[in-house]
Amino acid sequence: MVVPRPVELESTTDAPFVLGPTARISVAGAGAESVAALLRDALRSDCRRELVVVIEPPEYGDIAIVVADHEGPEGHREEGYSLDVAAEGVRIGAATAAGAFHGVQTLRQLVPASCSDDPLTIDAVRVRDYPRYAYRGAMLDVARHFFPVRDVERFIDAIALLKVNHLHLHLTDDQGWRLEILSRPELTRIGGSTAVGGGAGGFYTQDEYRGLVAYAAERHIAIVPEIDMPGHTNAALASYPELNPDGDAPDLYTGTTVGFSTLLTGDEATERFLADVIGEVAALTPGRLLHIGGDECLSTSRGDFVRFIEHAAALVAAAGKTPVGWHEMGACDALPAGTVGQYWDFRTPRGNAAEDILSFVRQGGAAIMSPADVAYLDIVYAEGDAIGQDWADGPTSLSAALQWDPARIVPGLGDAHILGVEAPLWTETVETIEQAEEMTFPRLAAVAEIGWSPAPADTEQVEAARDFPAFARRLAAVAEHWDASGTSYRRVAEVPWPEGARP
Ligand code: IFG
Repeated sequence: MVVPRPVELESTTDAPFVLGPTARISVAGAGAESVAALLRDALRSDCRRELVVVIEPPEYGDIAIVVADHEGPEGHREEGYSLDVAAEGVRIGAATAAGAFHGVQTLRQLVPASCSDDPLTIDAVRVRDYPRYAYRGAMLDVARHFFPVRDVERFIDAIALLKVNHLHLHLTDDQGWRLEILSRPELTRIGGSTAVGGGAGGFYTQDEYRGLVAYAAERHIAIVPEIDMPGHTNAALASYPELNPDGDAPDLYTGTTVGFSTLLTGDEATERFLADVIGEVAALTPGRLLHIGGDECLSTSRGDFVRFIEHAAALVAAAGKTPVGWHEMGACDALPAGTVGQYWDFRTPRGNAAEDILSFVRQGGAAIMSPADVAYLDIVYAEGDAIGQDWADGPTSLSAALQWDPARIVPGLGDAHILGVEAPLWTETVETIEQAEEMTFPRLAAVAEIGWSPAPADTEQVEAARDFPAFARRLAAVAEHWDASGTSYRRVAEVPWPEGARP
């Protein structure tokens, strides 16, 4: 009963594991201790068990976490793991700490919800598991509405349980600039001062942002910062008059239309601005990927757009990062090698979307798939919902969020060119972390399963391959963790949620 479904999980005839009062978490290998500390914290919050972590061989009844070259499934070093549960103990083996961390998430989900009972028992099982895609992402738009550090940490805790390993933060937009840039203090002093609806905005100081990056990294999640440009830039234009064509800064914007703003192409002040911003964001990003947006530049001529993006992407590459952009950036044919495109059109591509995303592949890059009609978490679950938007070809039910496949969207775009999947949460209508969680869970669990679990066979219909009723039953078990951790989620009708669940 695990989400995402593991590659191999089989019950064995061994006697169950009983978590006794003297059980310890035994660790060996690089990074195992920090993974064990997170397991210890999880067992404390999930079921009020206090275990000590010891750096010594396991004894009968211990939980062992071993990180070593030969551990984990053959050929899946990066994130694969093995998990064996039997009377003599629990053993997680992996070639990396990330793999061991994913093994811990599976173990957490195997601990029965009634784990507060004594004694806590886990049925004997053998798991061999690894992800289909290297990139399983969630995106939080902190620009339309701002979410303080504690909310983002809470969001990180929740996505980690689903083996999501990237958090894309949409840090800037027309309504807000949310990351302190030391050389450009007005971006947050002015640009960070409000939000959609005119409420108080907010921003992350560089120290707070470094703290978030570290918090995520401890949970083997890489943060992907997005500085959206040249469109979606009213907050920056309102903060620095010299960025505007006539030197007049526009008012701060608190509405929700898109496409009206643009930075200038080939403009001296804008070039200096880009160098300052990209330099500081790259320095704050230990990860490989730096997102520069490029979506909905309806006020930028095509020629200016192409020149702007190729210049900005070159600055990102010069700073040692790999640029990422929404699929419209595929209009450029001189992108730095390896630039990644994020597809956000529908399961059936419209307009130029297919050729735009293939353009990244032609330039040596890859695709992250976020089809808006099934993977956008800000789309309503059902007609008439108070929160959410409904521009993406109708509501997105949980089964719609599950029953698609990234390699069956763009002809010619197969797994070899797909980095993975991401579910964006745009926050025009989402103001609190509880609302954000309710839009995100359970649908992110569906996208996480698509990103991790084995692909449907070519001959299989996606709907049948994804077996929604079985997924729904596994999801009901995960919900017991959401109840234990106080994570909000939408109790969609199609899932047999646990009785004790909070209303
Ligand atoms: N499109 C815009 C977002 C947001 C979204 C809401 C992208 C790449 C619609 N751009 O999605 O800023 O407004 O669903």
